[in-house]
Amino acid sequence: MNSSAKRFLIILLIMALFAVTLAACGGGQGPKIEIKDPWARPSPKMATSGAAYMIIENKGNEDDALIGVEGDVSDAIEIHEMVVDENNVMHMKPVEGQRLVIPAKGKVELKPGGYHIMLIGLKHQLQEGEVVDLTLKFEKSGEMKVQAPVKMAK
Ligand SMILES: [Cu+2]
Repeated sequence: MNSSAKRFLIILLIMALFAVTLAACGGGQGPKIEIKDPWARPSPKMATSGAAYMIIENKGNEDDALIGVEGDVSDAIEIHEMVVDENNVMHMKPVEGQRLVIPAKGKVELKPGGYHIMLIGLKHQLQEGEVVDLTLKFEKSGEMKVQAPVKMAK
């Protein structure tokens, strides 16, 4: 084998190693969920329900879906959205099938007037300064714990 053929083989080998390394760290398949800015709204004194918000980002290359939320703060927790009816009146309703898709390389913002996590049957009034513990359940990424401070909307 002459020296330029050797050099070519070595370069091929280095490229192959590089490809294997890339695949092993970060180039893999699947969703990658990150939760940003979780917060919950203070609840009025007689309110029986509250709401929590956050940004759910998926940095992976596969869709995932939020399929449920659990916590001790209220009797039940549902994923809700706001819709405008035929009379142009805004209502909230549970997201169909309690399944909110978080697209690959995308994000879904839960915010007042849009998607939100509905805390139904609050066990106590939510006051500024406290923290609401929630466990988000994702179809592929499993469970993720989130701490949502109670504060006024920005
Ligand atoms: Cu709601």
